[in-house]
Amino acid sequence: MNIVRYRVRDSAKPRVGLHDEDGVAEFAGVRSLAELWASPLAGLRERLTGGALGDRVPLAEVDLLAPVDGTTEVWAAGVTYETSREARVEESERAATVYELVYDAERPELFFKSVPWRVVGPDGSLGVRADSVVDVPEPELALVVNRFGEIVGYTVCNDMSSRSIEGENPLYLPQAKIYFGACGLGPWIRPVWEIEDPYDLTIEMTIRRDGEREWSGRTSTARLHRRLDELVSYLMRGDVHPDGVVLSTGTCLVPPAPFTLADGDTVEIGIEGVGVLRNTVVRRGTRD
Ligand code: DO4
Ligand code: MG
Repeated sequence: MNIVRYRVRDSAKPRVGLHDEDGVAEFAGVRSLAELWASPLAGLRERLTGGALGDRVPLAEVDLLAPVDGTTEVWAAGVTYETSREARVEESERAATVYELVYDAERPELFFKSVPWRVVGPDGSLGVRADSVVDVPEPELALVVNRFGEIVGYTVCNDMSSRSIEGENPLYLPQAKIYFGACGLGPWIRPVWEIEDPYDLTIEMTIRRDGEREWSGRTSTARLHRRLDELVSYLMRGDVHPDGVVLSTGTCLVPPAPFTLADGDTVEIGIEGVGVLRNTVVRRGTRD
C-alpha cells in the first residue's frame, strides 16, 4: 500500500489516495495528508485499511505530487553516516572538527529543509544555485512523523546540497541547503507497518547525463550511525508539529569531488521497499 498525493490530469485539485500497480483510488473524506498525521498511528492504520475508497483511476491519468502538504515541514539530519562525515571533513578544511564532533555527539545535527510548497515531487525539476560551483544530490530515507512523534511512514528525500557553499563555512549551511528546488520528495509514502526492518534497506542512486550513467552508488541503511526514534525525539524536543513532520535521515552516498551536477542531469534514487524518486536538474543561470 502506498499513500499518494496526486492530481487527476486536467484537474487542479490535489487529492490523497492509495496507489497500486493498477492505479490510484481516492480516500473518501480525506482532504490532505496533514489531516492523516493528526491521528495516532493505531487510528491511522484502521482508517487506511478500512476506509472507503473512490473509483480507481489508471496511473496514466494522474500526476503524483510531493507527498507533503498543509503546514508539514521537512527537516533533515546530517552527518549520520561515516561517509557523510568524511565528505564534510574533506570539503571544509578549516572547520572539519565540527563534523567530527557532531558525528559522535549525543545531540544529532538537525536542520530545517523546506516548507511544503517548495518541495519538488516525482518527475519535477530540482535546482542548483547559480552562485554555487559544486553541487550534489543526497539520497536519503525520510521518515513521516505524526503530531505525536510516532513514525507513520517512509518516503525518499533528495537533500540537494551545495558542497562549495557549505565547504566555505558551515554557517552557510542554510544557503547550501535551502533554496529554490533544493528538496525532492516522493514518489509516495509507504506505511510504517509494511517495512519490516528500516535498518536494512538498500539505497541506490544513479545520475545520468545526456542519457549515459555519470555516477552511481549503492549503500544500506544498516550503516546509519543513529536510531530513527532518537532523531525523531530530538526533532520533537522543544517544538510542536501539529501537522506532523517529515525528517530526512542523512546521506551515505556523496559523489566525490570534482563531481558536480550539470544542467539537464537526471537523478534517480531508489530505496528498497519504499520507492524510486526521479527528477531532472536545472542549474540556474545556465539557460539565460
Ligand atoms: O552537515 C551538513 C549536512 C550533512 C547532510 O546533509 C547529510 O549528512 O546528509
Ligand atoms: Mg543530507
